[in-house]
Amino acid sequence: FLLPRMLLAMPAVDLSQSSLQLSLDGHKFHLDPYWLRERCLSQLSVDLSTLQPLLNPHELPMDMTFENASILGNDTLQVAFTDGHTSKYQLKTLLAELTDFRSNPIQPAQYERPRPSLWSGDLQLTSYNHHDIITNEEVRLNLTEMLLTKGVALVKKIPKEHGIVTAFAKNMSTLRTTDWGPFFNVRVTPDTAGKTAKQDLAYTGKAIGLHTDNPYRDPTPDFQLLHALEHCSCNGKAPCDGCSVLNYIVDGFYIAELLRNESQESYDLLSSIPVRFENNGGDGTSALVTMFPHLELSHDKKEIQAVRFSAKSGQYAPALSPEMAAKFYQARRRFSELAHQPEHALTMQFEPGDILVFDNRRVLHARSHIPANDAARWVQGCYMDRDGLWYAFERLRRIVRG
Ligand code: AKG
Repeated sequence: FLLPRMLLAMPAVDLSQSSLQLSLDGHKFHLDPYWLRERCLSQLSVDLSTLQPLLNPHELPMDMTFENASILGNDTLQVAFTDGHTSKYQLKTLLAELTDFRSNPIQPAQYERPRPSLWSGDLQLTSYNHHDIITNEEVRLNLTEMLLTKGVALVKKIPKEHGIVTAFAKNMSTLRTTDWGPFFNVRVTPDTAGKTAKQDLAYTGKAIGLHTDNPYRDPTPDFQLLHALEHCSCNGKAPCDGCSVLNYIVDGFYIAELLRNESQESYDLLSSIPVRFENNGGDGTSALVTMFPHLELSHDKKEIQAVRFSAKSGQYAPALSPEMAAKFYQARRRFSELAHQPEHALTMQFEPGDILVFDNRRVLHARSHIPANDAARWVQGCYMDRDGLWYAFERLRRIVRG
């Protein structure tokens, strides 16, 4: 016969030596004394206004364990520790964290974290009107969420003002300035904004294959913004038969997933062998060199966190054994081949006043050759931080959605 659900769901606690067994909602958890103690919210343990812990790890006694434990009123766990301290815990708070560690922090009052959602070439790129973004918090929230889930969005009708791309980025997040300054100019004419002209493949008329920017920086810039100031030599004057330059973007997380489905071994190689990315400072006066695998995974290796892929940054592989080298180069070739398959890309042509915003640690971008008659094309770009976007997302979410 069936016991009533109330009875089945009754929480229970059982103490033995150094671990506490908590039976809760059909689960049995074995809790360590230090794990529970670091969650104690008494005024001896935290600053009550911020909930920030007061004690350093060495300030708790060694070999601390439990003196006793009991359930109070069906919703609270009370624990006495061997150093004489007693703590109380809400069972529902413990359960939330025990079943989803990432999503249930202690100090923030609320927390929601959108997850990446993968896409291929059939993605309908969402466009936002610049005026709506700066005047309407709901639109800004939607844009922020789009960037955190799809990793890409298009913003239209931004004034064609020099440097406005950084003002826009600062409005969305914190700006990631580099040694190139707060922004960079992509045009065939050399960028002479600094003391010396900076050079890059992007500042020639040559096509650039799919890549992420600045993998040679540590940390690699999070989000990239590209603002189209001029799209071709007509300078916006009619008649214009149109700029011929095309831009392409591809979801690197999706490509990594395709590769993993084809060959776990290839995925493992690209996520474990660090390659060397290089840049000479743009003018030969310096050097930036980093070593990262192409695919960066979370600690538990279950999730992809970043893609670094840029032929123009060298991505030199270490000298591997002939067998490993053959597998590595085949894996990288396949990743590149999959990324460059047209059905996985969004193809677009910038219009002056557009800003394309994308996750530079996820989305690969490319551009076609710039013919001589489009040499006036001028794109201004900058970078912004991911954590500023997380901050904006949560702040706006609480305002707009409560
Ligand atoms: C880059 O600066 O990394 C580019 O790929 C240039 C993009 C463009 O010219 O549209």
